[in-house]
Amino acid sequence: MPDIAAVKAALADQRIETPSWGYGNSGTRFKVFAQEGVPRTPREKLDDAAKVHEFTGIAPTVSLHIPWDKVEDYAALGAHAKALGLELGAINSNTFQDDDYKLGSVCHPDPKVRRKAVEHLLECVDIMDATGSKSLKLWFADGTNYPGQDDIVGRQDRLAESLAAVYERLGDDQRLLLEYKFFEPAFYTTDVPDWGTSYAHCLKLGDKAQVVVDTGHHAPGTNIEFIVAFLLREKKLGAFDFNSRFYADDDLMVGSADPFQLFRILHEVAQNGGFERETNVAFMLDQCHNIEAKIPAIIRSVMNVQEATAKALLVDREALAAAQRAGDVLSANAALMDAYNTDVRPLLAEWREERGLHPDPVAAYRACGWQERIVAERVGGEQAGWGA
Ligand code: LRH
Ligand code: MN
Ligand code: MN
Repeated sequence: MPDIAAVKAALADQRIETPSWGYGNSGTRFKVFAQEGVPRTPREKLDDAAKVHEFTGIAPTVSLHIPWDKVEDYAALGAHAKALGLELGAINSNTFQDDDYKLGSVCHPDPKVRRKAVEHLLECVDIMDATGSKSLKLWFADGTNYPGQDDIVGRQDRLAESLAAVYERLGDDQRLLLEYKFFEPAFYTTDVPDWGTSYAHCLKLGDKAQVVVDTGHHAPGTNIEFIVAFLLREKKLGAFDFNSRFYADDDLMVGSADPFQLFRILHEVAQNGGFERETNVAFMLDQCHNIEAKIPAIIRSVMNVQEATAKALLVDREALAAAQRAGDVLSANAALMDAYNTDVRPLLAEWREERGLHPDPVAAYRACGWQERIVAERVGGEQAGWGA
């Protein structure tokens, strides 16, 4: 059996990055249900993120999305984060909310539009320089809706050229993370639809380019843990965007729809060195809380990743390897299932108490008065949300 002290030490090393946009209003194509007390500025999003970190102890970084989090002075935003005990994490680009991008951004047939998109990406690297962020996370809404609409290979060529221009601009300690998604908003072809496409571009670009696995971006039934294992073996897994889905890119709380899948993914991470700091895999959430209270939902999500991580760390890897070598299918499978079926909540409550944290972070947040305070104080101004 794995040593509990080693499991606890590994848990203490884990960091989960929360997304600034998870704190703001979001919705479906049909309706945004505004919530009281929602942040109006990037600073207020950080104030909320600080609460998530305060009660979980493992969420010290926050991803920004540009221009949703556009500010005059990024160094000052970084200083605000620092004062709260946080750091600014990945910078996410946004080339999907501008009229010019109707037919794509970096893959657009018109060089003027491509130039505009690349300039935005370069501006994101400037922001990284100011904030100290190390990762540029790219997701492109590019694709086509109709057969014949554009040349598939031509679009790949434009993508490669645009990515190369951005890669060139990265500093030695900065990296580019390329996210894939199999459909939406384009419906016929998508220019980066799968891990293979992302991997091929990253491989050509070089060591500072890696793949992002967003758990919501696959066709139903896709074996995501296989992708994770493969990319780790190739040193090309840069980050996760965690969330849960039942149907499409639902962006529900990670671990809520299929906790067993989350466990299987994190088992491959554990098995292939992905929890080690040097491997530099970023564990990020990419979620939207449309009908549930946002801050406790993000706390819950961080806890869900932590619970699945604890179970993955509890796998008896020696017993597993022995069963695999012996071709003992049932014992090998049992090694995973025993860990998955362990109730790790008492272990995690103990782990928190050892660090001076409340054993139940959601209850502690509810009792701390922050929600009442932001509802009372954040009146007037425009609430942050998608596109704002
Ligand atoms: C695209 C995506 C990508 C975006 C985020 C808001 O579906 O997952 O990561 O940046 O949503
Ligand atoms: Mn994502
Ligand atoms: Mn998504």
